[in-house]
Amino acid sequence: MRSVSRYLLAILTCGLAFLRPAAQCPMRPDPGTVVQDALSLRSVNGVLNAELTMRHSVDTGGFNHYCLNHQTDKGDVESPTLRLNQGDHLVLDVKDRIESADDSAGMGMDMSGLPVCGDTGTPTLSSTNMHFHGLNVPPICHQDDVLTTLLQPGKPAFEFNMQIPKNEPPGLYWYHPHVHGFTEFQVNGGAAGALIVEGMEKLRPQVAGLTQRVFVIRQQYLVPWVPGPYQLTINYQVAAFPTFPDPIIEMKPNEKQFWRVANATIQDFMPLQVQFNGKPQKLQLIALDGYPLAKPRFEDTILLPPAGRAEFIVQAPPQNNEAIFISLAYSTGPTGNPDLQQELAKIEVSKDADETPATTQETQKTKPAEPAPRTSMGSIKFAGLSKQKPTALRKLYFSEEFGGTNGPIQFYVTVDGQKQKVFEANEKPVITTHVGAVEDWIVENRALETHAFHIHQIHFLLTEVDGKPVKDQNLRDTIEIPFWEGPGHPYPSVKLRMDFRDPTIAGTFVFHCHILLHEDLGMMHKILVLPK
Ligand SMILES: [Cu+2]
Repeated sequence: MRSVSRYLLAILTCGLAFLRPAAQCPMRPDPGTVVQDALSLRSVNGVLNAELTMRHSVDTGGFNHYCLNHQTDKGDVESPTLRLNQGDHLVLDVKDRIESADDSAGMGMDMSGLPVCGDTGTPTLSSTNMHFHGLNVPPICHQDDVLTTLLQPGKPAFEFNMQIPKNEPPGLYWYHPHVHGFTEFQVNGGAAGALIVEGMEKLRPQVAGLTQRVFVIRQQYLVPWVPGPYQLTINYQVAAFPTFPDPIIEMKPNEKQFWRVANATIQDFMPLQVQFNGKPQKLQLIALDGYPLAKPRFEDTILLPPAGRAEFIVQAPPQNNEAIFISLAYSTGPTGNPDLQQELAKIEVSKDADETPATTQETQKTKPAEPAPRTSMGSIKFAGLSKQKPTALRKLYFSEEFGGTNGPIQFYVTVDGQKQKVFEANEKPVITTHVGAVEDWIVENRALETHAFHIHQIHFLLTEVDGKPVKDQNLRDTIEIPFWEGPGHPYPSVKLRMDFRDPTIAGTFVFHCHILLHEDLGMMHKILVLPK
């Protein structure tokens, strides 16, 4: 459910669309063209040093674009894929050059009393920062801290500087702005990109030598916060068949490819399928949320909540077959927004499918299998979590409250026994634990709408759904909790094993719903992990 309280801002923004600043963001691909991967930036000698500039423009259709631009000799490209190895350093200089006049929106949080990290002032729609979703790195200034990091327009670049842990699981992560109150607007505008920790082939030789595709699915509303039609995009190409022709993914007949798909939408739950002549095909699922599965398995539908990632092997059909990549419809409940079925791309099978379709953008090949030592699952973060004895059991719940006829809807995530309240920047942590703890959290949904639970800094093991043990226990960083069906029905729930053993994640960070409107409206709280 979208909040009525934001209509005012929406109307304001609609008005501002007429005062279009000169296009600051790169052109996005035309509908019906071949889907290109983003430019990859790779670490060299253990360091990936890159610059990104956040800009804003409005396209001819009235869609707001927020773009994280990277300068190349051939012009600016947006949201490059950052590729690093375990143990590498990421040094990212980010500048905020948003020139829109949206600051009058004045929805900023009071950050007084908080330490300053970056620029001072009140957050506005022209402020930004960066969250490295899924990375298990410290929640401190210049690393992955969304609570105090603030970049203001026109100020010098802010440096993010962090080491990818040596035991970080290889896989697909992503980065996006996370200024509380404005996250939805900027991610809706497209400011999000993929980050890959290399080395999946060492753990999962099935992917070795395959052509690798990175598909970032985004969602754009004309004006976020207003109910109504939206468009999905795949690598920035609008996927709105039949209004527009389908984006095209090229494959060779029967070719196997390794697809790495990020749900970078603001609120879409996506049951993904690859269909040949209308029939769902078996996809070999390798990893979820950047964490390799204990055992790869075949699935015909892979459900990705907003912010979720899936990495899987797709085999193309023989020549002369029709194949599509599709997101099925998904019900988010009586007060949720409908997630409609949408073809994401048409798979065109041809013997001469080009493996490197563009000049500034490129298709990757996973490294061939090496006889060299393979990494074992026991050597990556969170290994053996299922065998740990939990040190605490907590219960949390999502809930919504209607504020009368025209009142705003409040969105809460609450520790059972505490008072329901929306997030405030200078609030105290609602949970305090310590390094070394392993906790079981039951997270219930007491709202008539599906929510997506996400916690920063760690992954968790999904052990139970609705009180029943899960057969395939996977490590996740975002998980859907379906809507409550109302009085007389039990609350849907998940049981998650939270791993706070790693001393590098000590500090204060957040957990929240990854429907970004809900997060912006306060369905979020802080947790403090004390050092040992
Ligand atoms: Cu939510």
